[in-house]
Amino acid sequence: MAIKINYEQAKFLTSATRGNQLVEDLGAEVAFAGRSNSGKSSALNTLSRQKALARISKTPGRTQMINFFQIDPLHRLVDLPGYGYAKVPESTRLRWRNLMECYFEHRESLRGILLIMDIRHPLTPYDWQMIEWCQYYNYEIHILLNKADKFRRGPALNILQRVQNTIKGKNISIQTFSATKRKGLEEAYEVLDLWLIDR
Ligand SMILES: Nc1nc2c(ncn2[C@@H]2O[C@H](COP(=O)(O)OP(=O)(O)OP(=O)(O)O)[C@@H](O)[C@H]2O)c(=O)[nH]1
Ligand SMILES: [Mg+2]
Repeated sequence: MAIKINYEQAKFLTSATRGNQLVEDLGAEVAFAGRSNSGKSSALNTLSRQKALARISKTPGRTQMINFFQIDPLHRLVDLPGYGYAKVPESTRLRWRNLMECYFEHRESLRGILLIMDIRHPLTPYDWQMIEWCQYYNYEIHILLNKADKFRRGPALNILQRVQNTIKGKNISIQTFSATKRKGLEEAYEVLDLWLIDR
């Protein structure tokens, strides 16, 4: 398959900690969502073939802002703040929710959500909330079961199938992925291209 968009050209554009700091809603973008520590930033780096574009943290719950990366003037990748980290204070949780609501509420350019999950803990209650939220706003979802390198191929495919069965009928696509071992890139690019390129 020929990848049509030059993801490796992605450059940091800006961060938003408040709704009024979002990038102008033009062109097309894909957002990386998921629990803290699931590997959103790592997946973004791997897909853009850059080591340190998005900041990777050993401490979960660090990134509390929306980071925008520009591939070209019409295409963006967006790193969303993670959720589901127990030790985050209530005030942070509220701020997260406000910011996410501002972003999700009317985002014409948002073509789809890459929902990143740690394959060892797929579909937590927080993930279900995120799925419901995205579907309420009619955003497409593609799940990356990340950190697939933690399992051998057989067990990883078993989990994939189990999760696939659980989300059946919800119009969500899914694949295994490893940001660190760079596995599943082609499949992910295909979805990104499909979403980002105007047909
Ligand atoms: N084994 C393995 N580890 C991974 C993989 N992807 C990410 N990690 C590790 O998981 C940890 C969290 O990665 P991040 O990319 O910072 O996760 P995040 O979802 O952006 O986290 P927040 O920004 O805190 O929400 C880091 O220690 C990564 O090195 C993977 O595919 N395999
Ligand atoms: Mg991150």
